[in-house]
Amino acid sequence: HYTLFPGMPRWPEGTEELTYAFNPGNSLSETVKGVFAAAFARWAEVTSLKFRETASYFSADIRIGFFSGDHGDGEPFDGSLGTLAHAFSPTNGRFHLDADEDWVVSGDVTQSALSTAVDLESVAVHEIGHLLGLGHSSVEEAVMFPTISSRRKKVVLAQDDIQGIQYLY
Ligand code: TQI
Ligand code: ZN
Ligand code: ZN
Repeated sequence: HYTLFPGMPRWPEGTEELTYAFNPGNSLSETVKGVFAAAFARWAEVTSLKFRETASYFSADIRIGFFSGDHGDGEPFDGSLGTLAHAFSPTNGRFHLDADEDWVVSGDVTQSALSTAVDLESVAVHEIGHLLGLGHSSVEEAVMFPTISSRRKKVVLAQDDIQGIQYLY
């Protein structure tokens, strides 16, 4: 079953659109940006929320960046595997990814030669769930289940993820 964060934080009633922006210190390819757009679209499809990229990092609702090691928020990244990314409950909007992962942005992660390969869209779909207010699920098929193996792709929302997000929005 899905969980919510303590106190059930969510984006305010009446929120129709959330904006997101990429850290201007990262220069991301259109392919990488497209992976995030696809991940947002999976949640938009099952709610009335819309997500729109904006150039303005500091005014965006959701701020996405890749960082290495200690990056100033008290939750340092740890190199390959271990912590892959973190995101915070509503309405914080911080979405950080470990720049030292072997991110797979296109192609088939299950066929990667690297045993440390991590599928970017899978992690993005999971972290967006946190950004919207979902905690972890006990349902193994759910994208909000708290573990994923490397070289695994899990991007399709399970019924449990959909029930959780539709409870909130
Ligand atoms: N990052 C953890 C996660 O997103 C950070 C975390 C731990 C967390 N406990 C939390 C965030 C409670 C919010 C609430 O779960 S992670 C996975 C998964 C991670 C893990 O790097 O370990 C994914 C990031 F579920 F697959 F293991 C993305 Cl998909
Ligand atoms: Zn961080
Ligand atoms: Zn999580």
